Amino acid sequence: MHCKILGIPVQDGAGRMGCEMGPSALRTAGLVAALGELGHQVSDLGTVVPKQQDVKPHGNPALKALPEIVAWTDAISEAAYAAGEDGMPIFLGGDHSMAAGTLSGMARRAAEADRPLFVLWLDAHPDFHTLDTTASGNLHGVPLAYASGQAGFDGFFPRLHTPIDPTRICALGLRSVDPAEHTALRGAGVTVHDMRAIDEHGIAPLLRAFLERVAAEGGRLHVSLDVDFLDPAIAPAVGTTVPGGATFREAHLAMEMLHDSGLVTSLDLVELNPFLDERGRTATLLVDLTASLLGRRIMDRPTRSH
Ligand code: 6HN
Ligand code: MN
Ligand code: MN
Ligand code: MN
Repeated sequence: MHCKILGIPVQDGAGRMGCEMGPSALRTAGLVAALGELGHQVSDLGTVVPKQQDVKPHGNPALKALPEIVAWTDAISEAAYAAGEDGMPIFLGGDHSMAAGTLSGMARRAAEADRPLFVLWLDAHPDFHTLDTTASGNLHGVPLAYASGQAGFDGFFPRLHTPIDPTRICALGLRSVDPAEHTALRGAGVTVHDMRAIDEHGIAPLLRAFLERVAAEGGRLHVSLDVDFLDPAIAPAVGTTVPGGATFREAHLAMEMLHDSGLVTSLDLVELNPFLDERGRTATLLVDLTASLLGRRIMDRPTRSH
């Protein structure tokens, strides 16, 4: 596999600063070496730079940093599209607003290859607000709604080349859903497996059913991994912790199953806020999870003491 690393140090979409250090922390935690040890070719494509845009004022007074996030989205989408020509892009965030660009770029790439794009959204939150429904105004709460073509982004965010079919999205690990998001998710037909579903059924059968659908439709699969998918006890370095997240083994098992499926074509690692980390442990965990997704197995995993 040719892994293409792309740094996306956006932090204006989150409620607090720090995510701009995410790509540095992931590089420092040894991402390139970990993938190289698995036999992959790794290219570090560097850092995306936002392209300034003129954006008209929006009627929702809560919105924060709309022109900045529009500028990022346009640049990220172009960079993701370019990186997606071949190999496997790995996008290092940056707050989750960056998925507006990575998803739209990868969807355009998939459409040109005549393949449907599926999305596995691993997050405590669905990030399914529109510009009109967000109450916090933090734009890391909107990317999935934007990329799947929900109304309310026209004239503000870049026009989508190919909206992602919401019925091809599976959100796993949710445990903080705002009322407007709940209504919109149901209306759009997104598959949602919240933490209770994981508790009741286990993560494996839920993920397996989705992967079987992706395979049956000949799809490509983009995985978007938000640090707060993980339980805060093992991943403290995120500004939006919610108790009761995925355990160490649930997360690794998901990655191992994704690897075995052979379906994953791109990956977001988002919301890492190194300012909130404890001696790099969250960054290290993300690197280890990425290694599992790219083929590391328990029997050859290096021993680590945290
Ligand atoms: N994330 N729903 C909340 C909001 O402010 O709109 C939380 C968003 C969290 C964003 O998970 O990337
Ligand atoms: Mn453009
Ligand atoms: Mn998120
Ligand atoms: Mn989240």
